[in-house]
Amino acid sequence: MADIEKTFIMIKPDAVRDRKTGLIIDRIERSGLTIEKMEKCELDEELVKVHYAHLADKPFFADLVGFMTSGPVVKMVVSGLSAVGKMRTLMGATDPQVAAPGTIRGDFAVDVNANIIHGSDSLENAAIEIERFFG
Ligand code: DAT
Ligand code: MG
Repeated sequence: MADIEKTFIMIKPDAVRDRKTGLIIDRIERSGLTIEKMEKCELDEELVKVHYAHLADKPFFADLVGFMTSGPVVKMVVSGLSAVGKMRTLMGATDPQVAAPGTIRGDFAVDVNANIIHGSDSLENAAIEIERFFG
């Protein structure tokens, strides 16, 4: 049986700037998941560097940190049956060029540098990220 899970979701600065927040929230709620917490905020560079520490050696890391601090984000805790995997499926592939039509990234994003939404990739990381951003 699927378990009720909590996952950490963040609508990135490109989507907030382009007024896509409502469209993305609609997708999440239509899928049957529940928004438990939600807040619009700006991220400190240090927090972004910790959040993306697994990518610190990549050539795009500085651009990624710059992008994530370029404007407000909307951060959320989303709950429901298999919420972690369900959100990853709803989001689509990291690179919007290969994300399937019907997914959030497939429909709303064009560039891997600005791919609209973050969602935790495991239950373990979801707990860490919820504590990091809401703790
Ligand atoms: P995801 O966001 O699907 O969990 P990730 O954790 O591997 O993917 O990467 C985090 C973010 O870093 C991703 O959403 C966008 C950026 N990124 C990943 N790969 C990239 C690449 N090849 N070029 C530019 N940005 C990239
Ligand atoms: Mg990731």
